[in-house]
Amino acid sequence: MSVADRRRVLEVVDRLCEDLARPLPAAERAPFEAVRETLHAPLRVAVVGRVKAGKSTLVNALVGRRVAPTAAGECTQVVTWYTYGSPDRAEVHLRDGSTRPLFLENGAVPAGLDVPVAEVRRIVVHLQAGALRDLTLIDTPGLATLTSENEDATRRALLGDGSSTAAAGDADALLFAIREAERQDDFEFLRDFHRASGSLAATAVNALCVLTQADLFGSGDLSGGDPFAIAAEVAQRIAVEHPTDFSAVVPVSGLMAQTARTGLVSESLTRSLRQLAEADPVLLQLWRQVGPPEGVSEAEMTTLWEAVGPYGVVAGREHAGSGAAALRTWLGERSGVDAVDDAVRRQLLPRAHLIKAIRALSVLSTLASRLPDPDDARSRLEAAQLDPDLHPLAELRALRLLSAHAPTSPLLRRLETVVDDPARVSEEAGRGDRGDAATALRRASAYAVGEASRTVVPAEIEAARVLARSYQLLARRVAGSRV
Ligand SMILES: Nc1nc2c(ncn2[C@@H]2O[C@H](COP(=O)(O)OP(=O)(O)OP(=O)(O)O)[C@@H](O)[C@H]2O)c(=O)[nH]1
Ligand SMILES: [Mg+2]
Repeated sequence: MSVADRRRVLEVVDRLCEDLARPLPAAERAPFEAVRETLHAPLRVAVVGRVKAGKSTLVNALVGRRVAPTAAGECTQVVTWYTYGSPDRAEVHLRDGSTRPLFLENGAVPAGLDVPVAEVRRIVVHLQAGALRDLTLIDTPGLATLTSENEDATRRALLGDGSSTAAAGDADALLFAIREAERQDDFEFLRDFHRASGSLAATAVNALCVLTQADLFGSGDLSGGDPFAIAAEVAQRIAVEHPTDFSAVVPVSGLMAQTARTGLVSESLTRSLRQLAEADPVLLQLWRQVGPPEGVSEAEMTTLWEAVGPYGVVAGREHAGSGAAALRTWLGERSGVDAVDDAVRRQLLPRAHLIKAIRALSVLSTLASRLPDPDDARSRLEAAQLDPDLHPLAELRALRLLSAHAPTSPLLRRLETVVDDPARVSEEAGRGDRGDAATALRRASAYAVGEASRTVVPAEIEAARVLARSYQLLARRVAGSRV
């Protein structure tokens, strides 16, 4: 999809926001203005999951800096946004609407705050980090805690607290962190989020699952088994069992990635690891009970353990022999974090405008009831859904339904191409015998209508109908651009 197409989607929704808010006095337009603001902001991706799932460690790895606190402390109980900005700085946004600066200690969010956590809406950290150019990462307090306060904070931030400005929360998309195995209440939260995401509800378009602490899988096995292979199997199973919840399930060791990407692989760390080359792996795993191997102090062992974890120590020794750079490369590659980046860059970012537009429409339909003429507002919202410029939203919805419910359908590839590269569809149509792209596209549309009647699978019927309209609209555009 071209930049111009993306811009058009956002403009249509933006204009709708403006039109709907017009009858309101200026003082009551804030929720609509908030929707407009989020439309044009970078995609907001929240990392969500149970307590100690490894969310903040993963955030550090993705940002490329050790900025999110990972020890216990007040700041792990506050929703924190990491967003692009210069100079590096942070501020605390309080629930009363005021803001105060927060001092970053050695470039990191401090563990403690000088205001009660309950008064804090969020911390916002501005960083000049390349990874944040296209997206804002939101670190959240763990779910399902003994004290339900953290959970409330996360729920409020993501699902909205019923107040006008936060009608459907702040996040556009989720990285859902699962450690070891999924649990029923993980999915309850996820479904609430999907519901708050409006018509994305039945789809996984805005949620990726990260199976965290992959280096610890199968930890009972001291025989040198590969934890990542076990994690990959679990990830595969979750993907198969929950196709409607996530668009991908990616195993990752946030710890190994954090160490690789934040400059923690020093020469001295590498040297300590090299010292362990000959040590028995079983005794290494048990070093706290039996003491550190010869030549390495307890302090060095602790540093190593905290930096790369037990698997990183045992399997990393071989790579430490080739120096710090080789060790860093191995840790990064083995951690699996590139696959997380990849999933974000391939599945979330190219569709950011659609995800944002769908969410905005959903918030607007909630806000419609507060307008002087709610029926008129609703009919305008319905009319907007038929706007050709917003047809990509229907395509995306159909695509997710199809990949969840009929993943082997021959329509899947076609719909994917239409969603991600409509220019190619027109170009290929133009390469037919008669070279008339518009005619070929109209024929494809008629054929898709036929396909809708040939299948009984609801997701396929929907996909065929949507495709028929996609080809029609492309034909119209091709014909228009020729004159
Ligand atoms: N071995 C290993 N340990 C990890 C990994 N990720 C996190 N940890 C450790 O697990 C503990 C919790 O990590 P955090 O990143 O703070 O987890 P969190 O989900 O942000 O925790 P809360 O914010 O308190 O819910 C820390 O001691 C981390 O060092 C990992 O991939 N592998
Ligand atoms: Mg945390």
